[in-house]
Amino acid sequence: MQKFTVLFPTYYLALRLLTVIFLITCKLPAQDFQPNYDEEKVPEYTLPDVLNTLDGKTVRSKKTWERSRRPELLKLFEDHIYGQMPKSYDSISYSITNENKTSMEGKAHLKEVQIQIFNQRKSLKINLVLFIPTHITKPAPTFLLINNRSKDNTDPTRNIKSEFWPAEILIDSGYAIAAFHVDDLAPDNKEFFMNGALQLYPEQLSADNGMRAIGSWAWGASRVMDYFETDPAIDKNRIVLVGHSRGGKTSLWAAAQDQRFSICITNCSGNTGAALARRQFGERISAINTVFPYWFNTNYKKYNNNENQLPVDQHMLISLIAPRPVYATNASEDLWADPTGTFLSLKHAEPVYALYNLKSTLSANPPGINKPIVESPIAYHNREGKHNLTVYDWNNFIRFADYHFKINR
Ligand code: GTR
Repeated sequence: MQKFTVLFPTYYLALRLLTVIFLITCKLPAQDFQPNYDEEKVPEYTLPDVLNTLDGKTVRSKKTWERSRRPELLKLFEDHIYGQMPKSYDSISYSITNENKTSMEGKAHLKEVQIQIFNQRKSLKINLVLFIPTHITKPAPTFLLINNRSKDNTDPTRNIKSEFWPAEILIDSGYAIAAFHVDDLAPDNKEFFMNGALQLYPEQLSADNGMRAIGSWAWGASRVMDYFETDPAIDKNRIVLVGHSRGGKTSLWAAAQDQRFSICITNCSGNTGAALARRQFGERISAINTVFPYWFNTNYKKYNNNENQLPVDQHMLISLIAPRPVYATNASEDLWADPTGTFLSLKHAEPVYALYNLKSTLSANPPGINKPIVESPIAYHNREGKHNLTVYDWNNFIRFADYHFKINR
């Protein structure tokens, strides 16, 4: 008894002191997060080398890249950031819930498709909105948007039109245009994100490297791809996956995992998207994990204020898309998403494209505002303005797809 009363305050004080030191050194609360927007204050950093395997070998051919380094990197991204990607399900079915062959004054054929996936006695529905141009007779190259904003953006009646998904422009350019909403896969909410794809894979929730919301959205993009493979009006070899911001983090992860996507576009995706984490510019891992703890896996929390310990950085995610074309874009006022860090991430993926003899035409330094570089397997632009997805962006996405699909107008 005597011993306890003497020991307790000492023990208690030591514990308090340790807690304070711990909070000061590594875990500042979210409200104290001050983003750095000063290039001078970017710390020195060394990126992990995309061509150096974990056992210290240098990759010199696309064969070694594909056989050993690529799978190794995919696993690192699964384990440390985005979580596992379930590879199988029991069954899938597709039904057309609404159709209009003379939509957009006859220019487009609207199909609303319900994709239903079954696994472990549970099922999930994805509602796809799809417009196919009527003026072309061959299977249509197709853009698919991961919609993370209002469902009004993809209004099938076209009473509401939005720059976020300017369907008429795509149809006039000869592309089919599709979209699904992230809420069908995982509500974008800390309390409810598990009420979607994770119902089909409940074991993921208890795994530290398990799938979470962004993984669920990416998994959904692949189920839409499953549908595209069955629709003869769609050219399954020319599918362009597009995502904005959190949707852009998702388009990268989906395209890295699923090589059926022919082109990947990531708009203003920033932290844990296309921007390098080690620059610590704008949003940081600690901030994203605090505000959106349900986007990435549990292991990712280890890298809060600890970017240099990550075994990967985002240039490696870009590299996982090679040799397929990738286009990352930013907005000049959106420093939170680090336009320069995004450009550098693309630059550092160039060695992997070079293994395929694909030469990037990116300049040595970031191009000026509204100076897109699209005739390149790795493309970039920094649009003037705010964090958004606009007609300017889409017009350049079309130029990029035209260039790579060799479509001449
Ligand atoms: C922000 C988040 C970003 C980005 C953005 C968005 O709040 O910090 O990483 O994803 O939301 O999705 O618009």
